[in-house]
Amino acid sequence: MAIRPILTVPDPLLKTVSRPVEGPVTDAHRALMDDMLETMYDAPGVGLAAIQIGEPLRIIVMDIEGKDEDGKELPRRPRYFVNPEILWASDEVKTWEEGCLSVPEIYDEVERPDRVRIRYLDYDGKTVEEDADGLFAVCIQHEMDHLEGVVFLDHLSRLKRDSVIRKLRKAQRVEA
Ligand code: K1U
Ligand code: ZN
Repeated sequence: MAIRPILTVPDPLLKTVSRPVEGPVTDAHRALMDDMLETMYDAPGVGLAAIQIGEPLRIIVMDIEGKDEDGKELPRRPRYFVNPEILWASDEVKTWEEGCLSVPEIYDEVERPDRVRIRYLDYDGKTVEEDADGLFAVCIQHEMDHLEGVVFLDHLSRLKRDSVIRKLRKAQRVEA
């Protein structure tokens, strides 16, 4: 397992439409998912799409367990999604303040369907169908956007997006 660098906006690779995993889920895919999970925990974050570490494959990892009411870390519950599809989305929408490891230190409100039904292959290549709500629904839709080359900034007004990109470019110049 390895912690890999996370690409940040405006890296053009983040605009790539990722390709599906063809054929079975192999040990090479599982090794990639292991690296993604370690990278996500290290960041820290609750989700990560393969393109965020420069791999244009339709693979997502997630762990939304977090902490309990007393702030105590809950046991880890890693989840893996290969070739995820949205089968159904509710008409009801919800606004959530989103963040993104590829857009450091920026949080903003995004409106998305409140609930979705998804189908995907898991770590072992088994087909799973599942309903998602709350943070799970937000996170899977956010990560599936990454598979289409979309970051959450693309849901904001052009004015807001341009201002965030200017801010990130300035911060990157200072770091360099
Ligand atoms: O970059 C990403 O795609 C991961 C992103 C997922 C996400 C979070 C919130 C709403 C929508 C999508 C993150 O993990 S941002 C970091 C974050 O939310 C977090 C970090 C530490 C602890 C808890 C949450
Ligand atoms: Zn993201």
